[in-house]
Amino acid sequence: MSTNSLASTTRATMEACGVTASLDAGSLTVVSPLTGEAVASLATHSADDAKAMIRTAKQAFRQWRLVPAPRRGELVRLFGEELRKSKEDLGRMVSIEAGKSPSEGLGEVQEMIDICDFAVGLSRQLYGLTIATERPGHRMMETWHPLGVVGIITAFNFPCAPWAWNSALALVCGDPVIWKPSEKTPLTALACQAVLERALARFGEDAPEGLSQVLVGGPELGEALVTSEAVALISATGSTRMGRIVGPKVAERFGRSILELGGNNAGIVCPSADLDMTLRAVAFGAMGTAGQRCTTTRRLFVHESIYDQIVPALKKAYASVSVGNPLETNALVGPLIDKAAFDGMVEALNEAKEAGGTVHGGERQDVGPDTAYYVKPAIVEMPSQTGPVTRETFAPILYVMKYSDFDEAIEQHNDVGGGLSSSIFTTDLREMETFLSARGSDCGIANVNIGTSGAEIGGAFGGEKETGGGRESGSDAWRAYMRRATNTINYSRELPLAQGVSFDI
Ligand code: UN1
Repeated sequence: MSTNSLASTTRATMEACGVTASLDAGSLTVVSPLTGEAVASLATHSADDAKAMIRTAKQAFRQWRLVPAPRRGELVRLFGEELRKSKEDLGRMVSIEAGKSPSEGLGEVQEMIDICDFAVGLSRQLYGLTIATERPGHRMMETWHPLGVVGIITAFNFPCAPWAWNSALALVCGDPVIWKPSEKTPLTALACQAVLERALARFGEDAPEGLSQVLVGGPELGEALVTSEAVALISATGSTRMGRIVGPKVAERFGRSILELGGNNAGIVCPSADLDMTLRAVAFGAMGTAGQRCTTTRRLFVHESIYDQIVPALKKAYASVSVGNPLETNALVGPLIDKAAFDGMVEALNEAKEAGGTVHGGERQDVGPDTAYYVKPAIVEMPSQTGPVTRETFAPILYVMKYSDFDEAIEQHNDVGGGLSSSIFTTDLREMETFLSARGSDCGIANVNIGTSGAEIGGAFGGEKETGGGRESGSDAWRAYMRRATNTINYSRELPLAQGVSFDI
């Protein structure tokens, strides 16, 4: 596919999604990592535009919070229907902008559909408790109310699913959303917004103007959301570096935040592991999405008794994996997002060598134009957990280390900043339960006999420590998008005070 045809595929796909904005009008050049060439240029918003959007959203909140939650769920149900209709087109946009394989692009859209289904059910389950009171003739309960405007900041590697996790929940919870996507992937955002607008048109008048808005442009737009007192909740996905800026700014104004930041995810491969299954799980976890998932497997602790079985098998799988443009070939591993990502990978591999590591793979692949960055995924055998192993490098590098003592492996596993996802590969009940126990993995996601990536909707998604502590999408994550009121009602003719206090006037 030549550049021109990639640009024209982009145009046709955007049009099919219903995007009417000009793709030639502006100063933001959108580059596809598949070829490294421009596919569109978009007009950008200013910080003043962001402020105006926040004002509109605030107005929308006044109306939307009064629409009954199951009716709000109807909007999300229609959105899920529209997503199903546009699944192929949105999946293609994810591939064009983020470089994912068609299967992974479609998988990301499926995550959006799944969260819509989840949120529709939730719209009839925004439950509060009834609590026993110590006072006779009283009743105590809690009520959940809409919170306010939600600002959503997302990263290039998942250009749409994290927005959907947040907006599907926010919308059923009664909150308008403003989305600031990565500057690297604004087209997918505009396409998603157009699909949501089709659902809004079908939904009718209950939906106020400005219920969902998109900001296209640079960090000043994120800054406008983060510092605005009118934005009740900021949900930000991105690097730990970004989270260190966003978190304190939101906290300073007593706003709420959900932070989903970097991970340094690991697997522990125990002596009793099913080796074939482990190999497949690690291959997808470490090489899938070219190592550019926040949940990517970056470290592997392998028991010394099976090290000489699993590591050669892994090296073989790595050597044979197909790298290339996944829209043109059947390649499983697509490109890195840009040159900076490639430079970061080279730097990490050099540091690993200096720290005594043996690198297999990692070379740039000549499978696209010079402006695209395709690499052979790398396995690095490390003598210990030092140097670049302790940080997240957003590239397909798997650091492999040998262990002899299980407890020591858990210590090492937890001895990094990130706390997102983790896996154990074992058929030993004691090892498995220990890994899942209070002295086991300290991550928000701890898996057994599956890889670290590819979480499904339904479970809460997020992690601890430098991952930021936020939880999104499943379980009771909805509570972050609502405010809780505790109500005590006196239906008696007396006024007993709590704690037996008397105050007779
Ligand atoms: C991310 O990389 O920011 O668990 C999200 C997974 C996907 C989500 C990843 N469901 O790998």
